[in-house]
Amino acid sequence: MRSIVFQSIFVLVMPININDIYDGDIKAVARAISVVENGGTGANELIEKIYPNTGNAHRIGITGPSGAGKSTLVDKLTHLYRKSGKMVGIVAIDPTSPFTGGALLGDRLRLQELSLNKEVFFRSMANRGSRGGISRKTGEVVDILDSSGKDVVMIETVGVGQSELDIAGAADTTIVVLVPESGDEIQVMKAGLMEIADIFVLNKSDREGADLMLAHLSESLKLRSDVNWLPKIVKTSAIRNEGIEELMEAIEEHSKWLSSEDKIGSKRNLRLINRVKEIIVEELNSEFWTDERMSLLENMISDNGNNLITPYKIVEDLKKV
Ligand SMILES: Nc1nc2c(ncn2[C@@H]2O[C@H](COP(=O)(O)OP(=O)(O)OP(=O)(O)O)[C@@H](O)[C@H]2O)c(=O)[nH]1
Ligand SMILES: [Mg+2]
Repeated sequence: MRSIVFQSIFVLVMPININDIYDGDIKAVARAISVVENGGTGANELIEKIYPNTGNAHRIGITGPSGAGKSTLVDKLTHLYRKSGKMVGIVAIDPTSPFTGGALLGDRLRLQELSLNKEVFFRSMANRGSRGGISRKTGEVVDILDSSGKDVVMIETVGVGQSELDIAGAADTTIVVLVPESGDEIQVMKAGLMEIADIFVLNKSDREGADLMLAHLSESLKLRSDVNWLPKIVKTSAIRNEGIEELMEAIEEHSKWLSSEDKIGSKRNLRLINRVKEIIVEELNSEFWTDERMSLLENMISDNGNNLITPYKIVEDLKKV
């Protein structure tokens, strides 16, 4: 019999059996995710153990404006993946939206119903307002789901500011969801969302203006400089369950393209490089900010009424401590 001690990570007094995580045991996976969210050495140890068992899941990032229908799409995709026997993991990052709070609650409940079985695991993560490590933690939560036997892991996040870039880093395939009303947003997001999308979904195509938007979108895509993979555009109406199969096919096509010529390998290597860099920054940062340096900083700032000490001078002095 295998020793539980060597197979387990102790969280307070409650051990998590690593094999339970690999088996997709809901409680073990949920606890492992909590460990990662809490961070610290427990989290490091856990990732050390499960990391060799990752690399099997296809990681799909789903981003786009608030209320575009991302959760509804995830829900419909999940049902379709289940039909083909795939195990699904879902991570929703900062799902609280001031615009669609009510609708979201409904979606969440629906997803939570799904999550009551071993085949679909849903978890929401509140990252907004937390300090640092957001993309690292997300990556680690996805690692846990990956190691727990999920074939597909979907990561949903609202595409504002930095988060869409983070999701592109964490995903193998990035889906940007837009709606017929997103015309102006496209202008704003060109630099961000346009560059990261492997697949565009034009959702709510049951609404007016869908075809015009489609034309806008194809026009904007001509601006893409990397022609290795020309992003697909898929028209959906998530609420009517239309276009979901086409979306799944587009994801499959991108996945195949990634596997050919080993694009997936270089993508994952880049992901690993970025994670290592992020951990280094975090560790150096926390090493640097000792109590002594913090109070020196505060003293120097409070003595700096006439702007005589420059930020560079402060940095130099802090480095001398
Ligand atoms: N007309 C129409 N409404 C839709 C469609 N898909 C989703 N909705 C509705 O749009 C609202 C927002 O949907 P969500 O799936 O919560 O959107 P979201 O992008 O996840 O929202 P956030 O997570 O808050 O950013 C809900 O009321 C959905 O029922 C669609 O294809 N057509
Ligand atoms: Mg949502």
